[in-house]
Amino acid sequence: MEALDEQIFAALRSAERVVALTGAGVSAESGIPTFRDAMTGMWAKYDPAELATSEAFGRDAERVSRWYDERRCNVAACKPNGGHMALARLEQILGRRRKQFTLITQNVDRLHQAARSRDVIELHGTLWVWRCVRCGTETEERGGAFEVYPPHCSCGGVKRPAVVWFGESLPMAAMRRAQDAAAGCDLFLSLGTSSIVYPAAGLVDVALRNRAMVVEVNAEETPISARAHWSIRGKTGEVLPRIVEGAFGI
Ligand code: BV8
Ligand code: ZN
Repeated sequence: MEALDEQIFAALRSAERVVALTGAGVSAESGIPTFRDAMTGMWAKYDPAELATSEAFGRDAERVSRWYDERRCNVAACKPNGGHMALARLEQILGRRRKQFTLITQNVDRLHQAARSRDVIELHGTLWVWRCVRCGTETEERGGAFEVYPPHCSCGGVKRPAVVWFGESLPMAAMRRAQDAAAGCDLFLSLGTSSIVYPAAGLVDVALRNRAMVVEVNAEETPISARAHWSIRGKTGEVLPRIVEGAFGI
């Protein structure tokens, strides 16, 4: 595993306002398939346009809701990994030092919350909440698989997963908070994301425009690797604990 540059530890120690943006790669070591990894990613087997759009849901609500509920049940069996735990520790350490830390995730699995990260900005919603398309009521679904697909609301309306599909806008408040944090940070961590999906992938540009330092940790090169001040090839479950340990000794 490549040695980590001491300057990364120094940058993390001296930063006043840190932002971490996570993608599916952070949950990969917990056993959750990513989207675009060639062989193992979900999109290798499915076509996102076929499943992750409101048109797809309109065409075949049964198939789409079954796919999302299957993912929810798979996630229920997964545990946070070292990368999630390191980010929860980082939130505590920076909080104690009166530094700002903002965790923004594209992930819909809530493993950051399971790792005890307290303030998580979910840009793409979550598998755990389903919303009635008729009355808008949202319910958190913690049980086993649904009996019928698509599930129905007490008002008789059909329920959909409260995730952001392609072509749908991101939740305004979440995106506003994320943009403000990226614009004001002095250190931006891009972790386990292919940096392809917008507008989330544009946050690093906001940070760079405001002269933040950027550290990327990703298993493969991405469109932002060349612009990051440090781009570390590696697994977030292994690298993140080493960064937190290297910077703060814990
Ligand atoms: C919108 C929820 C418009 C659902 C998701 C510009 C050009 C072209 C297209 C667009 C554009 N701007 C907007 C678009 C359209 C589209 C888009 O960006 N398309 C992409 C494909 C080009 N964006 C949208 O549609 C967005 N909405 O723009 O609306 C609009 C505007 C106004 C008014 C109305 C409408 C909505 C985007 C959100 C879609 N929903 N998820 C679900 O989960 O099913 S996106 C989905 O991709 C997930 O949320 C995922 O998190 C996200 C990003 O993917 P990653 O997290 O990066 O995962 P990926 O597999 O790609 O990469 C994982 C990386 O980890 C890999 O690089 C891998 O090497 C690495 N890795 C693997 N293991 C490890 C690791 N790294 C470290 N350690 C490991 N162990
Ligand atoms: Zn309803």
